Amino acid sequence: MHDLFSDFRPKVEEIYPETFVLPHFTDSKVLKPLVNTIVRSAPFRHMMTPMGYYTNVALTNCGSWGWHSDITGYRYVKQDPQTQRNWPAIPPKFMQLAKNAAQTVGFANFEPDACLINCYQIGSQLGSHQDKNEQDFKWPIVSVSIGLPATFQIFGKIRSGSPINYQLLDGDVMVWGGKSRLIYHGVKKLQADKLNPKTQQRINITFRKAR
Ligand SMILES: O=C(O)CCC(=O)C(=O)O
Ligand SMILES: [Mn+2]
Repeated sequence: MHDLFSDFRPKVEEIYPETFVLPHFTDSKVLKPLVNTIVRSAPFRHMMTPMGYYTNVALTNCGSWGWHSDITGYRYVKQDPQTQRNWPAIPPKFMQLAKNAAQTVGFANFEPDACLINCYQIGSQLGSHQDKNEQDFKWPIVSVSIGLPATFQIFGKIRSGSPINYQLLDGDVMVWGGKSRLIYHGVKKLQADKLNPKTQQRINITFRKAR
């Protein structure tokens, strides 16, 4: 890696027990066209929540299972309720990336069957929550960041309090599992990047084993 920035960042950073960041682990230029293809058959949408409001972040899925929210609750569904079709398949390059990242930090044999794609506009945020709709918490969550930088917040075992803040950059991959699998986490309100005015959004891809 020859750009100035990456040289100052270690290859793997454990920012919380069993929460790892792999700085600049992937190339968003390769991933973005694959996201665009998925979005053409399963468009981004704001989902209704059991609390009665729409998600701030727009989402879609690929994989055998897709995360879905409506007024009745959160769950994984086989078909996109908007099109009644199966979610698009996870592209092989995505699969490879998720497995490599998990393996690199000690989670062998990770075979995600669900991939949630979030689209954040400037001003979007994600409140503190746990990822707990999956069946077996022995599998980690692998999260890939594309586009604008975001402040990822780790609250730990409780929903609120003073978080650990970590800035995730384009191409960073984060993996949490084991003791960290059920951490409360969120994303602070997305800010514009004055140095990169053309970049106006952030895409986050999380790979999960739902079933
Ligand atoms: O956008 C992120 O970095 C995290 C997304 C997340 O926590 C989720 O989709 O459950
Ligand atoms: Mn989450």
